[in-house]
Amino acid sequence: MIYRSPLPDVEIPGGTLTELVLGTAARHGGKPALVDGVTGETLTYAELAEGASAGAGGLAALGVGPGDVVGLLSHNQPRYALAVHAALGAGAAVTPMNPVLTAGEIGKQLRASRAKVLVTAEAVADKAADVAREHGIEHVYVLGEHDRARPFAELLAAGHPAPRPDLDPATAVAVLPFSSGTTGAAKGVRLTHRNLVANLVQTRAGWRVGPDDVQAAVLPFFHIYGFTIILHSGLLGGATVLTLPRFEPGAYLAALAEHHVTRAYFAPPMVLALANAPDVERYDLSALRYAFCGAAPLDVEVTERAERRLGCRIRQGYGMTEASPGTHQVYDDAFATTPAGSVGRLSPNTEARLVHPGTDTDVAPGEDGELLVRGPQVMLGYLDNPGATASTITGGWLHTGDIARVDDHGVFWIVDRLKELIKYKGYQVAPAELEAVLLSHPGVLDAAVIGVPHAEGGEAPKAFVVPRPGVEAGDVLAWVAERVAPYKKVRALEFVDSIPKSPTGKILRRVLKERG
Ligand code: 4UU
Repeated sequence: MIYRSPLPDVEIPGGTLTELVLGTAARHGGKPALVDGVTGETLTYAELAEGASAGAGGLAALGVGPGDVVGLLSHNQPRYALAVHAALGAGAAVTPMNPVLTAGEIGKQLRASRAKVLVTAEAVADKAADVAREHGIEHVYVLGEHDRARPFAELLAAGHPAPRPDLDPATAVAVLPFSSGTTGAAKGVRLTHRNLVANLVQTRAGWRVGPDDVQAAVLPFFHIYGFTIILHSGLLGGATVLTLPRFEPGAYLAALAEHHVTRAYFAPPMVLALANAPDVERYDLSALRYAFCGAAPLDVEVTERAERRLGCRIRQGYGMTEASPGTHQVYDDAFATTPAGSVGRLSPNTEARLVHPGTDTDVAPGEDGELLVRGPQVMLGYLDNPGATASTITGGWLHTGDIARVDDHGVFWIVDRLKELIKYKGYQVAPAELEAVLLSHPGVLDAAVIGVPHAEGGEAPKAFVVPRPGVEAGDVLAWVAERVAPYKKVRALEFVDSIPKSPTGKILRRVLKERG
């Protein structure tokens, strides 16, 4: 059975992401598009459009054009949007990276995406410069100033005319985030201009972000939730996007009050922190009308506690990197009537099926099944990995690796995660990557990693390790911690005699999960 959105299909404009979101910039002119919640630095719509166009000219003069990739390593700040749209304006794609990644992890992504230019935040410019040197990336620009990188502002000031790259929005990649999908290590996800344009107009049908809105953007733009749902839906609506580099409950609440934030976007650990934070009632949050949560499962009791304290309903969205990311949302109009634990209804132009896990056969109506989704927001495919693409998308249907349920009103619940992916604070952690790091330790004979419940992170990686005699658990944990970003750290370790595997050598993760 195919489930469809109750909303009528929307028309998907034919242009690029930049044309869609900055096409109306002239109309908003001097209105702040982005405000830095810490420094107060503001970028108006006119400045963003002019800067992006000048930056595109500067990048084109360096030889950057269609088919090229620009790496972007930064926390949230107004200039992030400038860097994105300068790259897109030159016809290139952006590969976004978490600034806490290790030099090794950044190098891996830059190499896999064949990035030609690296744009970095000041705070991580040293690391960026080291990696760029190691990988032969000649052009390193910093959003600010640093002695080991050229200021990005220099590209804007050079006065090169904006290029007019000849792009087909249906095939030109705009963003190349990395995701492990249903199995294995992180892979480049080829999201085209059309994928993103589609997802923005699709979600706009349910969420009417407008010029009176102020969106709090603490969830990172380097993750697709922040990129599409927070940053770009805000720009498309002519809203003001308030950037915050990190989440700290007190500072966050103060920013919501000071900037009269109307729409807040959470991941589950933020909701938990706000449910338990002292003095929430001290802040005037009367402007806050809609609060959203996504990226990982959210507990209903925690939701209700946070709602009471914030004085605002919190409803979930759902999606995945491979779907640009949104497929399910609680429409503004249905906020009061859609249950808190659900992920709402399908976005327009989006279809869903529930199948027996790992197959293409529908479950009986009313049964839980693996969620498949189909729509114009589904990626072109993984980068350089036709095998993974073919097993993830069959007949246009994206296999999410999540188990879902749907009720008679077309409301969906995510009830379990079938795929091996671990989500720590909503961030992706791929067991396969950690297993490779563990196996590189000379004292490790075999290893497997699963997600286990974790108070703060929701879920965290636990390793089962077959050690050589004399190996200490602490050494193994330190070995991993030195090689991966802090959020990927193995947080529990158990020595075992063997790893349960299928006859074909696949790790039986369910067996380990049952053991806990
Ligand atoms: C249970 O996390 C994302 C996308 C998040 C998002 C958030 C708000 C999308 C639309 C929106 O409105 O992408 P990825 O690729 O990092 O992770 C995808 C996985 C899903 O397959 C699912 O396992 O993250 C999990 N997930 C959720 N799980 C995402 N949202 C939810 C949710 N409940 N609401």
